[in-house]
Amino acid sequence: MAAVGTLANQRAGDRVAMAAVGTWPFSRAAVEAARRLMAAGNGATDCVQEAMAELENDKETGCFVVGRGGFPNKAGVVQCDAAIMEGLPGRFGAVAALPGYVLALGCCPCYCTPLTVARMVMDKNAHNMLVGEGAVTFAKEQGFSIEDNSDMMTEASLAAYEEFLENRKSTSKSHDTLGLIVLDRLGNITVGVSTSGAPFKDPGRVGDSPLPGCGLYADNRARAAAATGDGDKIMCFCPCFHVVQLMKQGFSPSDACQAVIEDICHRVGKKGIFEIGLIALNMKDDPGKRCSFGKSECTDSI
Ligand code: SD4
Repeated sequence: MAAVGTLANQRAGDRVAMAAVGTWPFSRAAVEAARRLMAAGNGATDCVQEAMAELENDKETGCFVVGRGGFPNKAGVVQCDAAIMEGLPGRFGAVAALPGYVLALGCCPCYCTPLTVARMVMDKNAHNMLVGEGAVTFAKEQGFSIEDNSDMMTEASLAAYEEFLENRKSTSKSHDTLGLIVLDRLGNITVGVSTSGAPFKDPGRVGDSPLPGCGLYADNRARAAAATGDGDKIMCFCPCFHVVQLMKQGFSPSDACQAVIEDICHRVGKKGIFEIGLIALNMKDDPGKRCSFGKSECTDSI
């Protein structure tokens, strides 16, 4: 496993530099899409939503535990978690255990990915996080329907599920997540995460991704961080909140990610270390990334 961030960064006179950073090499398409959208004048939140939707909808990236084509739960249902957070105080929205994509009624085909529904929750709901049937009901109230969950499966994810049913254990070691941090030219920062979660999880299991401070965190005074890895463990450490607090104290993004991983390693001991990758972006538009390896030591991902 290697958590690798990719960066599109450009300085323009006195304007704030625009930047985008994502989790894993497969996020490059989202980073590039964000760059195009920013260049066209879109704000950070629109960029995150649109850039991530392409990958959430792409069957080919389902094997990275993201959206369509992601691995189902034990019951054969793909349940997605997603969240979005702006650096402005109190702007957060999330969905968890969302069973399938939302379909716009009347037009064809218009999908609302999990991250898009999370954004709708942030913008239009009095609450910040909706799960399972509650998220479905909210989407319906907004005029959407839910697509058949079988449409979320691909030949590859179906084959993996059948293998799981035969062996009663997961052969997938993957703990990926799509995370994207975008800083727009006005200095607004937004972070989004989306995942189908742990392969063959228990129905209703929610990972770190939609939990603020755990899977993502943003603060316009210090920028943002996102996490990828073993969410059942990650959520015990609030690593993204920790990274952002360290950046506020002056740590560089890489040093902040490193310090948080070292702190976790210290607390759990060599035998307890688990998969966690962190990406971050600071006020100077510098990206940072670090990941642990599941065996005995924390190492830089580069
Ligand atoms: C989670 N961090 O749900 C996410 C995605 C993942 O195995 O990797 N799951 O734990």
